[in-house]
Amino acid sequence: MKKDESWIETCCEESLCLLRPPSSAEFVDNLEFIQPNVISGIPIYRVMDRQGNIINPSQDPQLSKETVLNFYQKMTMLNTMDRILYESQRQGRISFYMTNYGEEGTHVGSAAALDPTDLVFGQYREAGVLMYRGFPLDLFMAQCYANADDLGKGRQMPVHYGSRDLNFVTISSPLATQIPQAAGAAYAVKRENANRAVICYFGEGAASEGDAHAGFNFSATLECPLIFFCRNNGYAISTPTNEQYRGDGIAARGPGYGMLSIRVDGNDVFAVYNATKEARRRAVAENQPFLIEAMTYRIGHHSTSDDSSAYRSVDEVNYWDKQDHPISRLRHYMTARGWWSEDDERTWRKQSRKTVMEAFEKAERRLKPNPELMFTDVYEEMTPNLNKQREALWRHVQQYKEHYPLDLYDK
Ligand SMILES: Cc1ncc(C[n+]2csc(CCOP(=O)(O)OP(=O)(O)O)c2C)c(N)n1
Repeated sequence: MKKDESWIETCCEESLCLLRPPSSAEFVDNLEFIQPNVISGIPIYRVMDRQGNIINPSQDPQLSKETVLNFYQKMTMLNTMDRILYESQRQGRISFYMTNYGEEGTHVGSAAALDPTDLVFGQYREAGVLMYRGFPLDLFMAQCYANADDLGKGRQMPVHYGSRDLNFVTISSPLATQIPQAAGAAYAVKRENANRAVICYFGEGAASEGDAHAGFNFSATLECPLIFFCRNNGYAISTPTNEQYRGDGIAARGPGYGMLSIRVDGNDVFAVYNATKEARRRAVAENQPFLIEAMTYRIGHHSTSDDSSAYRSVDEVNYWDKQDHPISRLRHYMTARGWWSEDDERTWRKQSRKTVMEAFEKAERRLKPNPELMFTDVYEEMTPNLNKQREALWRHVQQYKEHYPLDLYDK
């Protein structure tokens, strides 16, 4: 039977057509593909230039001296912690580490714009968000050293932090799993009408995972109060952005999902702060997701398992380290206002290093968790197979006692 399609035009005219999405699309009679560059060149929102000058006074967030000093102290403390834990791994004291060098502005600017009750889903390179929320150095160290004070009971690889008290969901390694989880959590938050938002951090590499699509689409269609925060730092391990995607980065994808989107200079802590604050306000007030793409640069190696000199030049890294660094930019801003001097810098560097070293030495001295904890917390009652494994473990440890210094473990 030949299909009669004359009804399509009639019902479209009557706005009853279910065959196309609700849009103002018209029918045309010329065959033309949409050029991808129609949505390219999304501008980068910036408040401060590289010398720390405010470009347009109307965009100055006018934060107090105390707040700005706190930003700076958190950004530099993160840097110091990174240096010491990175070195610890090189010396074989911990098994693994990931630094946050160069991305400090994205962490602190976004964290400061949130409410402490907002729920955070991180990827793994957002330690500054947790630090801004008040996670103590002792707990960062306890996690990386997997000692008896670790909230995760020593079960995770280093940098897989989590804190129920600080509304920071525990990091998991498989890329992008946090994205649909954040969409689900934001949907729950909306149903509770709790005046809360959810923020979900991810790298531009993770945005290539199928889970990113699922999370974006669910949150847009379910109208969830969620801020997707992409840290576009130029690389996914050795894959540079020009091999990662075609099209205009991650921000360009937002409109395709019906999401409000913005690209910001991630090395400008005030631009990140303003964009996140406004996205957070509107996400909660209007129940809809927002996408922020923060342009930044990963100055460190991907992790301690990577050597980035194999795929990028020293000159490239030096450029970002010396010419366009979020910390130096903020420092210029503070210095210009007479809020920070060379003396302040020297004193703070010394003091922050001392504080980090104390936490590090304490973590190293602390006992490891009781090995029994490997078997608990999944099931309310130990299952027979787990019990068998547990007995086998202790038999093995007894047999090869000389290799297992049990006095270093919590009883
Ligand atoms: C599903 C999955 N595939 C691959 C990996 C290995 N992997 C770990 S990090 C990473 C790169 C991620 O890059 P990006 O999301 O841009 O974040 P960045 O490390 O640059 O902060 C890859 C491929 C993984 N952890 N999970």
